[in-house]
Amino acid sequence: MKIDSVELLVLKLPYVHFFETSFGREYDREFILVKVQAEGLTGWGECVASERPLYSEETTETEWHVLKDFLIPTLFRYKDSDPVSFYWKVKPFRGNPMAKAGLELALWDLAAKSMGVSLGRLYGGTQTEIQAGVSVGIQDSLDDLVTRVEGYLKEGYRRIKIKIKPGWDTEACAAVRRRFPDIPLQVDANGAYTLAQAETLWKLDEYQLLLVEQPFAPFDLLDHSRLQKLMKTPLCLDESILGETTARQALEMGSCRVINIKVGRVGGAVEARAIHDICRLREVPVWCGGMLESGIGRAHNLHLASLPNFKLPADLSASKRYYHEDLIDPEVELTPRGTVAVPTGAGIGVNPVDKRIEKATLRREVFKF
Ligand code: OSB
Ligand code: MG
Repeated sequence: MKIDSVELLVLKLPYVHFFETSFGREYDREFILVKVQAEGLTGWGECVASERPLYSEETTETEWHVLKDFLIPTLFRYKDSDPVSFYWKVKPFRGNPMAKAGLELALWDLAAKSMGVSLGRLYGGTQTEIQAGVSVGIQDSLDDLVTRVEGYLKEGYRRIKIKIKPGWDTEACAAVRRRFPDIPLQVDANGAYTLAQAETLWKLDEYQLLLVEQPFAPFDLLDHSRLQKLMKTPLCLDESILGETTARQALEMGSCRVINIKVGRVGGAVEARAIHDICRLREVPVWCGGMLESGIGRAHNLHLASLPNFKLPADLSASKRYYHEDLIDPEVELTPRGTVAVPTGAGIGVNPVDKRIEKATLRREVFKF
């Protein structure tokens, strides 16, 4: 397709409730939307880095720089809107997966719209709805935690994930388990531990968790394999899995038994699908992680999560769990079955609302072909 323009927008949206992980508490999310226009169609992508480099090295500012100075010029030079070509053309630029994914996803949306099919169908997805889980941040007290978990269970979520850190781990699990002995429960440390704390992590085996997510630092595949040998509970890697290669290495080393796929973390849907496929061949289940995206990024996650090996409930919750007013209409809602439906319209299949986007925009720039 002949691309007319690429637009970058920086937005800020306040959360309904603060979100705290082992790396800190956040009250709002700053992020970049990518809007590509071609032949009368609009493709949308969302970048998942936040203002500060805590989850990974990238920030909204580094994404802006890499998009503006390297990725968009590469797209301009080759004049090729195919997302798979884009993946190969930007591969020489090291790292910066979240910047790459934002633009690649906009090209995927455009490609699916030009064919008149949903993105999920273009990917080869087979599931029409995704089991919805909710990721519950660190709270001010254990009572607050239990109350919040209870609220989400009443709304119908199928699985609860609680964030942990040293000092907020076994007690948090015990508090939730005491009240809800049988719910599907898992924990996420976002890399807050080291092997020296293996004993605390080992104690988590008592709480019948579905999995323990990313106990150690992203680079640390070796110590994850040591810990996995000590624990019954499956380990799941998030930050460590940078692409198909690290996924294969983590599985061969026994560093985890489950993989969390986030399209932003791995640099786009080409890489995300490759991870999905090698895990499927090895019969290793995957699930779709989230980065508190707006409805645009969440729609992208839903299409990806429709692939057949996304077997465990996703961190894909309803719009109102994150934001007072989402950017899309209609908003994402939970079904009575505790699932979220994969949109069926062309491309991402959801409608971004210009007025809401405008209201949340801090900065924008249009790049013309
Ligand atoms: O580790 O999964 C994570 C949010 C920000 C940074 C890291 C993580 C998360 C989440 C959010 O858990 C899950 C969601 O989007 O619902
Ligand atoms: Mg995680």
